[in-house]
Amino acid sequence: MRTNHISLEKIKISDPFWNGVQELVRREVIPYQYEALHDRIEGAEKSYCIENFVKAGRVAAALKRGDTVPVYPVDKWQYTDDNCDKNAFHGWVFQDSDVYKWLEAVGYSLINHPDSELERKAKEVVGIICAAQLENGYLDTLYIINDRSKVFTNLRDFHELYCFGHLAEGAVSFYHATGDRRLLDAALRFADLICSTFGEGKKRGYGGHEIAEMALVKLYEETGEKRYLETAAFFVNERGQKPYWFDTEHGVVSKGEAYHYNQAHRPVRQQDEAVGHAVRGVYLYSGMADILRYSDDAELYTACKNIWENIENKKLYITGGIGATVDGEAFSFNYDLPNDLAYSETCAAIGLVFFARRMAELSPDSRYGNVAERAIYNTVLSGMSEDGKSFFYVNPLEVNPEASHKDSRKRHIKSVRQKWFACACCPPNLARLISSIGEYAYSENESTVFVHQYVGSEVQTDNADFSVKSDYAASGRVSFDISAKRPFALALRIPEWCGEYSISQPFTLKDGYAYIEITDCTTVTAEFKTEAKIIRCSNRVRANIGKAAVTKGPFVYCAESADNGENLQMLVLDSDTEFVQDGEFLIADGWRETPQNRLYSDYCEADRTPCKIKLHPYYRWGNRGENEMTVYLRTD
Ligand code: FUB
Ligand code: ZN
Repeated sequence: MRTNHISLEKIKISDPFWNGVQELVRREVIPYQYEALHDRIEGAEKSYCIENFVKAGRVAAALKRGDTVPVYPVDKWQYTDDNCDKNAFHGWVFQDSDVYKWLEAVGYSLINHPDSELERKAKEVVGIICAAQLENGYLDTLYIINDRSKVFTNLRDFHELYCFGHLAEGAVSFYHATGDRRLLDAALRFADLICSTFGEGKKRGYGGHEIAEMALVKLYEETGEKRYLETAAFFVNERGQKPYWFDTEHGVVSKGEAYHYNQAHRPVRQQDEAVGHAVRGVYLYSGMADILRYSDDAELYTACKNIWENIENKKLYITGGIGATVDGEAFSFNYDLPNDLAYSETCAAIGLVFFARRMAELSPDSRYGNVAERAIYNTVLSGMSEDGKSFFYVNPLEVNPEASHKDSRKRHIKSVRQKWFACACCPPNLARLISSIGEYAYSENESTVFVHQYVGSEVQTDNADFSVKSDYAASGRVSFDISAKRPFALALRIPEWCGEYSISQPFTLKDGYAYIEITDCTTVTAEFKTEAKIIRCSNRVRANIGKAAVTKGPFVYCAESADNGENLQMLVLDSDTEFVQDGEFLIADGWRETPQNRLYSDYCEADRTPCKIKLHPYYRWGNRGENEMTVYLRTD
């Protein structure tokens, strides 16, 4: 039962929770990032993004004139004033992608909220990008500025196909928002070059950082040109085949399996565990699911399902974060989910949402929407401060600022959000997801409209127009005023956290969705009882033995020292507690242990005194200065 998501042009968000978050992105994050791309933020790491495009534009013009252009090395992941010529490319090899992600977010935002000044600025940026494109369609500033003769010679490390992917995704969004085809045409020209370079009987190979697969399918959907779909499928099918392309291009021969980091250790149909760099992984799995929309490939589907199962049941934080280890920014082994060493990159949670949406569209099952919800309401939102001016790249579940400062193993764990990053992949990724949140809410086919996420909005589908009023985030109440265009079923996801719910019309349950037959214009209301709950984690996860977490509705809660004093490890949650809501906080009963001054002594229970434990939604933590935080609390 495949479905298609509803495009953003057909969704107008009107949701008390999501309007606020989207406005924050529109008013703060997008303008701030625009300044960051131009390196105009004092004290922030330089991005060099626009500077690189301007330099590349000069090279492109010089080449057109037939001038000789200097060559600089392409031999590092990061180029700085200290390690390269001032006229050479600067920043990380994938720096271009930040501009494309920004444009993608701008496109989504403009669809929801026209803004002529923002559109003008974005069009100016598009002009700068297009001027950098070479006559053969090639567009990656690292190689254009530094060495044109080396293009596509290090697919493993140097991100050309990754930057192309973001270009294509940004271009489609920008075109839909503005009708301005320039960036889309540039993306198509680059895509054509890629399609004529890679494939059967041409160059083999695939990107070290996936996304081109998803992006090419998007271009296929936009244009109907089969070659984009075929090249996407080629990249998916080629990954992990032996001899490894990454061996061939680097002139080495690996013994046994290699390239887990790039999910290229074995052909994708033989993969059943999420491994390697987490963002790369979920981008690949999303691309595999995209291919499945256009082919009945049972083996590929089984691989997607097995990998999903592995993530959902063995590698997922309660906050929807994935990628437990800093070592390679990667998935760790099964059930290894440390709280205070977690990596849980914001981008990885975003990629998981991409994968979830695609799996739900292939075969609706509430497990996908449940996981997407976990990721969206917790890790994704935690990636941004309440004022939209600072960001987390890493989203730990336990933070002790002293350890972050003094323990080099925890250097990646920041106790306050950062203004910007030299490697700034997360903030613009977050901006594009939040600005397009409507795309994750609905999908349909000829007989059914699915509601995967509850987002108040006016929505036009082929089956009906909807006016959705949602107070889901606060009270779990949602209503749908439906102007039916034909009889159909409305399928509502029953959230995993909800033990008790009521729906105003008769329904049948299947795979976690309540199906309601709609024959005429009507109103459906649903109420998902939203109560604070204590959640245990499987005892296979060593880090959480004897501990529990608190959730309410889609939100995971945490304790901060700003509310509970220092040494959060001394708090013990009473598992019989009643919870009291106090504004944004939940108050629970518990105890605080008395510190024991002797390091070792004969065993006895620690002294403790009753206390109230104040809990805050996880996504809001760290907005009041440096502060201890923990999601899991010890229980009695
Ligand atoms: O490699 C490009 C991006 O930089 C990745 O997606 C992030 O994890 C960061 O490593
Ligand atoms: Zn990131």
